[in-house]
Amino acid sequence: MDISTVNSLPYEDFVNIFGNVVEKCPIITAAVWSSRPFVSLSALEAAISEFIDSLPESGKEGVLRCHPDLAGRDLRRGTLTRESREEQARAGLHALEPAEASRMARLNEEYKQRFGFPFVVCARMNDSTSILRQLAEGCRSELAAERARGIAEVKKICRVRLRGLVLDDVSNKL
Ligand code: 2AL
Repeated sequence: MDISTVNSLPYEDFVNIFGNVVEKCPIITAAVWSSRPFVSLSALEAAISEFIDSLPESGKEGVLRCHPDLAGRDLRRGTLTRESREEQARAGLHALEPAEASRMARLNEEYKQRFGFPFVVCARMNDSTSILRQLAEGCRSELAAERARGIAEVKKICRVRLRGLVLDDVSNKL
Protein backbone atom coordinates (compact mmCIF):
# COMPACT_ATOMS: atom_id res chain seq x y z
CA MET A 1 0.00 0.00 0.00
CA ASP A 2 1.35 3.47 -0.80
CA ILE A 3 0.67 6.71 1.06
CA SER A 4 -2.01 7.93 -1.36
CA THR A 5 -3.95 4.72 -0.75
CA VAL A 6 -3.53 5.28 2.99
CA ASN A 7 -4.91 8.80 2.63
CA SER A 8 -7.96 7.57 0.77
CA LEU A 9 -9.00 5.06 3.45
CA PRO A 10 -12.24 5.68 5.33
CA TYR A 11 -11.57 5.78 9.06
CA GLU A 12 -13.05 2.33 9.66
CA ASP A 13 -10.52 0.75 7.29
CA PHE A 14 -7.71 2.98 8.52
CA VAL A 15 -8.28 1.84 12.12
CA ASN A 16 -8.69 -1.79 11.07
CA ILE A 17 -5.41 -1.77 9.17
CA PHE A 18 -3.28 0.47 11.42
CA GLY A 19 -5.03 0.00 14.77
CA ASN A 20 -2.21 -2.06 16.28
CA VAL A 21 0.83 -0.08 15.13
CA VAL A 22 0.90 0.97 18.77
CA GLU A 23 0.10 -2.22 20.63
CA LYS A 24 -3.58 -2.43 21.66
CA CYS A 25 -3.97 1.36 21.29
CA PRO A 26 -6.33 1.78 18.32
CA ILE A 27 -7.48 5.08 19.84
CA ILE A 28 -4.13 6.58 18.77
CA THR A 29 -4.68 5.46 15.17
CA ALA A 30 -8.27 6.71 15.25
CA ALA A 31 -7.09 10.10 16.51
CA VAL A 32 -4.37 10.66 13.87
CA TRP A 33 -6.80 9.89 11.02
CA SER A 34 -7.89 13.54 11.51
CA SER A 35 -4.42 14.68 10.37
CA ARG A 36 -4.76 13.27 6.82
CA PRO A 37 -3.56 13.69 4.19
CA PHE A 38 -0.07 12.49 5.13
CA VAL A 39 2.62 13.53 2.66
CA SER A 40 4.65 10.41 3.42
CA LEU A 41 4.99 7.41 5.69
CA SER A 42 7.29 9.53 7.86
CA ALA A 43 4.52 12.12 8.25
CA LEU A 44 2.11 9.44 9.47
CA GLU A 45 4.75 8.18 11.87
CA ALA A 46 5.38 11.75 13.09
CA ALA A 47 1.64 12.30 13.71
CA ILE A 48 1.53 9.18 15.89
CA SER A 49 4.68 10.22 17.71
CA GLU A 50 3.31 13.73 18.38
CA PHE A 51 0.04 12.31 19.67
CA ILE A 52 1.93 10.08 22.12
CA ASP A 53 4.11 13.02 23.22
CA SER A 54 0.97 15.10 23.87
CA LEU A 55 -0.33 12.58 26.43
CA PRO A 56 0.05 13.28 30.13
CA GLU A 57 2.57 11.05 31.93
CA SER A 58 -0.30 8.81 33.13
CA GLY A 59 -1.36 8.37 29.47
CA LYS A 60 2.16 7.39 28.46
CA GLU A 61 2.23 4.86 31.27
CA GLY A 62 -1.13 3.60 29.99
CA VAL A 63 0.37 3.05 26.53
CA LEU A 64 3.21 1.06 28.11
CA ARG A 65 0.67 -1.02 30.09
CA CYS A 66 -0.97 -2.11 26.84
CA HIS A 67 2.20 -4.06 25.96
CA PRO A 68 2.48 -7.74 26.83
CA ASP A 69 5.47 -8.93 28.83
CA LEU A 70 8.39 -10.20 26.80
CA ALA A 71 8.44 -13.99 27.03
CA GLY A 72 5.50 -13.74 29.41
CA ARG A 73 2.14 -15.35 30.02
CA ASP A 74 0.58 -14.27 26.71
CA LEU A 75 3.42 -15.85 24.77
CA ARG A 76 3.05 -19.12 26.73
CA ARG A 77 -0.74 -19.13 26.30
CA GLY A 78 -0.65 -18.17 22.62
CA THR A 79 -2.66 -14.99 23.30
CA LEU A 80 -0.20 -12.41 21.90
CA THR A 81 -1.33 -10.20 19.02
CA ARG A 82 0.00 -11.38 15.65
CA GLU A 83 2.52 -8.52 15.59
CA SER A 84 3.85 -9.26 19.09
CA ARG A 85 4.05 -12.98 18.39
CA GLU A 86 6.18 -12.40 15.31
CA GLU A 87 8.40 -9.85 17.05
CA GLN A 88 9.00 -11.98 20.14
CA ALA A 89 9.68 -15.06 18.02
CA ARG A 90 12.16 -13.12 15.86
CA ALA A 91 14.08 -12.19 19.01
CA GLY A 92 14.11 -15.87 20.04
CA LEU A 93 11.90 -15.32 23.09
CA HIS A 94 9.76 -18.38 22.36
CA ALA A 95 12.82 -20.63 22.65
CA LEU A 96 14.65 -19.40 25.75
CA GLU A 97 16.74 -21.80 27.80
CA PRO A 98 14.94 -22.57 31.09
CA ALA A 99 17.47 -20.51 33.08
CA GLU A 100 17.02 -17.51 30.77
CA ALA A 101 13.23 -17.86 30.86
CA SER A 102 13.12 -17.84 34.65
CA ARG A 103 15.54 -14.89 34.85
CA MET A 104 13.37 -12.96 32.36
CA ALA A 105 10.20 -13.77 34.35
CA ARG A 106 11.81 -12.72 37.65
CA LEU A 107 13.16 -9.44 36.22
CA ASN A 108 9.85 -8.64 34.44
CA GLU A 109 8.04 -8.99 37.79
CA GLU A 110 10.64 -6.91 39.62
CA TYR A 111 10.36 -4.19 36.95
CA LYS A 112 6.55 -4.10 37.09
CA GLN A 113 6.59 -3.97 40.90
CA ARG A 114 9.00 -1.04 40.80
CA PHE A 115 7.37 1.07 38.06
CA GLY A 116 3.75 -0.07 37.66
CA PHE A 117 4.17 -0.73 33.93
CA PRO A 118 5.98 -3.46 31.97
CA PHE A 119 9.46 -3.29 30.53
CA VAL A 120 9.10 -2.42 26.84
CA VAL A 121 11.75 -2.78 24.16
CA CYS A 122 11.60 -3.13 20.38
CA ALA A 123 12.12 -6.89 20.09
CA ARG A 124 12.88 -6.69 16.36
CA MET A 125 15.96 -4.61 17.08
CA ASN A 126 17.27 -6.95 19.78
CA ASP A 127 17.97 -10.55 20.70
CA SER A 128 17.32 -12.35 23.98
CA THR A 129 20.77 -11.48 25.35
CA SER A 130 20.46 -7.73 24.75
CA ILE A 131 16.87 -7.74 26.04
CA LEU A 132 17.91 -9.42 29.30
CA ARG A 133 20.78 -6.96 29.72
CA GLN A 134 18.52 -3.90 29.19
CA LEU A 135 15.82 -5.35 31.43
CA ALA A 136 18.33 -5.83 34.27
CA GLU A 137 19.59 -2.25 33.77
CA GLY A 138 16.01 -0.95 33.69
CA CYS A 139 15.28 -2.55 37.06
CA ARG A 140 17.98 -0.30 38.54
CA SER A 141 16.80 2.85 36.76
CA GLU A 142 14.42 5.65 37.77
CA LEU A 143 10.74 6.13 36.94
CA ALA A 144 10.99 9.17 34.63
CA ALA A 145 13.93 7.70 32.73
CA GLU A 146 12.20 4.34 32.26
CA ARG A 147 8.94 5.94 31.16
CA ALA A 148 10.82 7.97 28.55
CA ARG A 149 12.94 5.00 27.42
CA GLY A 150 9.85 2.78 27.16
CA ILE A 151 7.99 5.39 25.07
CA ALA A 152 11.00 5.73 22.75
CA GLU A 153 10.84 1.93 22.27
CA VAL A 154 7.08 2.08 21.58
CA LYS A 155 7.89 4.49 18.74
CA LYS A 156 10.52 2.10 17.34
CA ILE A 157 7.99 -0.76 17.45
CA CYS A 158 5.48 1.51 15.70
CA ARG A 159 8.02 2.39 12.99
CA VAL A 160 8.76 -1.27 12.28
CA ARG A 161 5.05 -2.15 12.17
CA LEU A 162 4.23 0.79 9.89
CA ARG A 163 7.01 -0.17 7.53
CA GLY A 164 5.45 -3.60 7.24
CA LEU A 165 2.20 -2.01 6.06
CA VAL A 166 3.11 1.02 3.94
CA LEU A 167 5.70 1.34 1.19
CA ASP A 168 8.26 3.79 2.47
CA ASP A 169 9.03 7.07 0.75
CA VAL A 170 12.04 5.72 -1.14
CA SER A 171 10.47 2.56 -2.51
CA ASN A 172 7.43 4.64 -3.46
CA LYS A 173 9.52 6.50 -5.98
CA LEU A 174 10.92 3.37 -7.62
C1 2AL B 1 7.00 -6.11 22.95
C2 2AL B 1 6.25 -6.80 21.98
O1 2AL B 1 5.24 -7.47 22.20
N1 2AL B 1 6.87 -6.59 20.80
C3 2AL B 1 7.95 -5.80 21.02
O2 2AL B 1 8.74 -5.42 20.15
N2 2AL B 1 8.01 -5.52 22.35
N3 2AL B 1 6.68 -6.13 24.29
C4 2AL B 1 7.43 -5.49 25.24
N4 2AL B 1 7.01 -5.60 26.51
O3 2AL B 1 8.44 -4.85 24.94
